[in-house]
Amino acid sequence: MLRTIDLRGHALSPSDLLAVVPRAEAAFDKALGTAATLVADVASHGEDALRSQAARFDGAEGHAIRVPQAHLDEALAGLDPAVRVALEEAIGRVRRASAAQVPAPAVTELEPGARVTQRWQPVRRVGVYVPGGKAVYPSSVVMNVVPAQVAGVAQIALASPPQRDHRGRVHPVILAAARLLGVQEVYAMGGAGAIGAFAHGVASLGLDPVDVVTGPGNNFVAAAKRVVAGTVGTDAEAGATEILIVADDSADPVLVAADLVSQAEHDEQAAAVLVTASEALAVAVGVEVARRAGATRHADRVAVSLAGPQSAIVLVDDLATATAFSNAYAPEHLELHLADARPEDFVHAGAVFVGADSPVSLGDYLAGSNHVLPTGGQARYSSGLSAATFLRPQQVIEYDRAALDRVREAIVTLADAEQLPAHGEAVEARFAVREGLETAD
Ligand code: HSO
Ligand code: ZN
Repeated sequence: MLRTIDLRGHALSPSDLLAVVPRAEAAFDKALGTAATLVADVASHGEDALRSQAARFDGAEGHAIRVPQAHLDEALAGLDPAVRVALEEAIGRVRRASAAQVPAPAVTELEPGARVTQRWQPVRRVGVYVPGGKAVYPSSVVMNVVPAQVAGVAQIALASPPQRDHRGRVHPVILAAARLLGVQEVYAMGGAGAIGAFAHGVASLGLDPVDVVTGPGNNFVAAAKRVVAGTVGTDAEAGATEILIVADDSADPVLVAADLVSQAEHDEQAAAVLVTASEALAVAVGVEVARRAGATRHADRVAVSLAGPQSAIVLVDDLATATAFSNAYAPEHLELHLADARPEDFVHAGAVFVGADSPVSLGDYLAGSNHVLPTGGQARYSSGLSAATFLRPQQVIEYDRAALDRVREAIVTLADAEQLPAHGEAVEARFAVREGLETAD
């Protein structure tokens, strides 16, 4: 079912390598136009637009868009106690790791009396989107909310689609996770319209515009995030999940196969790729993947994902080529099953999982790392969610007069060179006033 592509003996450039395993075709461009219309609808018609979009896309009518506190309490009371314990463990671990990742302020004393400080300011208000379609992921509530809380964001609002099967309410497990995290501002709204509501606010709901929108979602949600990107900050687009495994002869084919199948279970569009120089491993993984894929709960979905052009076993000459392949591909998740793994060589990946006992499933729930990661090659230039997503570096400049005096001449020279003499005069004014005062004394 997983096709094998033999690249041995071929010297391929990074872009050739990419063409070998193309990403699943995302219907993104088409979604952009629709998303822009839906966002504009909410920007001009507010709650009415949200209601008509809910009727059309979610089959929900007459529901409470702003979720009452009682519904949140009820959902937590009804949460399976084992799920609650597991979620609490996940929250604790993500909180610890996120807190340790908050960047420290950087203070530079350039000379006595001349200081530049970079401090990290939290954004004031965040809108978190949690999907509610094919997948209902309370773990994604944790992954979005905890780093925002750790960053010191004062207001966190959460949106998730109203569910027809739950009388137009947000899915109870999502509500319970929000309640567990102390998020009180929750809205039953979904899709592109929800992103528009976060960006532009909805006065009749008491929903103020947010400063940053985060969270995964379908093509329309991702497109809507791009539409509002000029108005608010957004995180990287998290599309269909991807796992790329680089492995050698030391790898256990059963574990490699299990991990490939695990991410294929998310979506027909999910990508599962093994890159190896070991022919024996490639054959063994192929056999084991076929066995597991047929036996798993979501066998239908897994079969489509693994048979798609986005999934493959790629045979290469050596580890260096496997590394080049991985860096060109920039996977969301990278697993290294190598006798002597050098994670530092793998520079483009949303997250790197090192060794046989660090599977992606660990990172999806309980490692303490974040599972909202860039897909589609965006790992070349963007990163997963963390406290830093919700922090802005801000520079604070503090010079005293003696320190200013030491750069006075250089400022005037540069200002004159740029034909901006008033800049130089602003600096000279400090000294003119002081000299004037001193003479008056
Ligand atoms: N692997 C997904 C996240 C997830 N897995 C949620 C299970 N639940 C994208 O990183
Ligand atoms: Zn997953």
